[in-house]
Amino acid sequence: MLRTQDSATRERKNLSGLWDFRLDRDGEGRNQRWFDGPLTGARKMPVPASFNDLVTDRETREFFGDIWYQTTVRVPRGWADQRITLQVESATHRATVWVDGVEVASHEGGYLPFEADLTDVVAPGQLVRITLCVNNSLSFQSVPPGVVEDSPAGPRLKYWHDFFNYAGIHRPMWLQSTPRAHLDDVTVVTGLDGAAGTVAWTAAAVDADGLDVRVQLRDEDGAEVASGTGPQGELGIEQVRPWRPLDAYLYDLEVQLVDGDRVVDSFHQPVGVRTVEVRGTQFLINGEPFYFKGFGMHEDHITIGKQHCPASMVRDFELLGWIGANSLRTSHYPYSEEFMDYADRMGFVVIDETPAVGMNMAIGGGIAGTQGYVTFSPETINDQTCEVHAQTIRELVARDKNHPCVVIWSIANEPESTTEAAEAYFRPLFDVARAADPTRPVGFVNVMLAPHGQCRVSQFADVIMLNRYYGWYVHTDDLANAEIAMRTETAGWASEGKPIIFTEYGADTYAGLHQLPAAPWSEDYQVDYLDLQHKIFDEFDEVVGEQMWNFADFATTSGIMRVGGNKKGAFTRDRQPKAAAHQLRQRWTGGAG
Ligand code: BDP
Repeated sequence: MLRTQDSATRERKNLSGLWDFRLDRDGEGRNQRWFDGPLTGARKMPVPASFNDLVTDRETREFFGDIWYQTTVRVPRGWADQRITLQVESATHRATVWVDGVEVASHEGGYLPFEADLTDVVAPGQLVRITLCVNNSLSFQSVPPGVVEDSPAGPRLKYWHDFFNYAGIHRPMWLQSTPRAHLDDVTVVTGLDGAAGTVAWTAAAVDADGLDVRVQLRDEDGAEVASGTGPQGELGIEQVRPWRPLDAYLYDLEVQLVDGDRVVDSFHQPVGVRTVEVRGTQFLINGEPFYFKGFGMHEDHITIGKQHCPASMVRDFELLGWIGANSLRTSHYPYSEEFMDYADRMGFVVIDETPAVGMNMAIGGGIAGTQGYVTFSPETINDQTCEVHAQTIRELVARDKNHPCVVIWSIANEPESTTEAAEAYFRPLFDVARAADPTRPVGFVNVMLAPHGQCRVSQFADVIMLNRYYGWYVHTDDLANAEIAMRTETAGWASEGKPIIFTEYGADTYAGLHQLPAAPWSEDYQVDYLDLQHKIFDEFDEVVGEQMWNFADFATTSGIMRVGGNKKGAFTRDRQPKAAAHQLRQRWTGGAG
């Protein structure tokens, strides 16, 4: 599957707007075939958006189960003899799609795209009804996992990750036309050798017997720099302009399916020529040591939840630029494709993460404590979950493999990793990631409960990624002991001979609260806490990155440890700086690392 685009041979129609929306409180919609006709008893809801924070009643906000969306759209009349598809970029956490009552697709996983072929179901010029049954519940076989528990007042959805279970259709939906003989996949792998660069391509096509593939690489001015033919090959660029962190350069690779001189299909793939390599304890981009400065983030905004919003995205990148960040992690799920495009364009380096978060029954919502379940067992996270997880890794790599910004695949955040069961679960998943993409380092994010010497999964990782909260969850308000513990553990990891990135370190901070001497929750404590972490990072050459937790305050489930959400942001939820943001800016624009 290629993502949608307008090209010389392809056209798309955005389905964003107000859709009909209905919660299926009794779970009867499928049996009653709500997809067969207009959705009765519906209210309006925007697509894309999370529905949760648009409403005022708790029952709707926290609803889990089947959620129905419906709209009508006219298929453009010019699409005769074309292949017509529908692409959904994100329906959280799964969806089934019907067009005029015909089921056309079903997909598991809330943050990755899927496509339905409508060619035999719709006709150009026709008005068609599109119905989605989105389901936002979680189980031990979903990624992320969760469980529906009985309670005297009815079922309750429980999950272990520390962000609100926003749901809905979060990213744009598209109707698309392509030629019947069409390109179906494009992969690029780039290389550098002194002043020269290479772009290796592989193109897959469908219904393309007797057709050839032609590729042309153009620079940012539109001038052709190389061309080739065939379903795969390698282009050389004599004087290459590499894609560099914060100094991006994107070539345009036009891949054409041709019949002699006639262009049957054309797809444009942006290409950043860069290399990524782990060498000893160094992380190299284009052969040069790279130090990650930035954040773990969230797709999380006031009112719209996890909706992809271009305006909010631009604001976030402006702040990343202002503060001197050069990188981010898509904690804890794949972000929208437009976000990834923009990271490419702006030169931000990305650790790209799957939605495998909360696979740890010893911790819930950031808080350690028994949760009453065994993490890995035949009844909980099991082989079937592993299959879903593997499929998610494959789909993530398929979607993001051509983004120069992506330099590491993170296959999970803070899973249980001290047990034999964890080792058995994760071993094959590293193989899946490496088989899907042999060119990028693979890792996972280690939790504090699996310190150096106890973690059984980090042996598989190319890069050690650590979330550490010495001075917050441990040694709270005791930075002297936090310092000793943090230094001791970091020294342990440093002995592994791999690069270390601190992918989380942070302290909840209520914006506007000041205290001297500093105490937890004050802006002053956040600053002191960060100073301490930075001091330790700077002591170790093996530490090649710091991504503070979190870029901004964000919504979580409520609880006695969360005051209107998680408040570890350097920025508030409305994207204004706390004192820590100024501190980070000083460090990161002053040459940290
Ligand atoms: C880590 C998680 C992250 C949480 C954070 C916290 O990776 O999702 O939000 O801690 O507690 O456990 O703030």
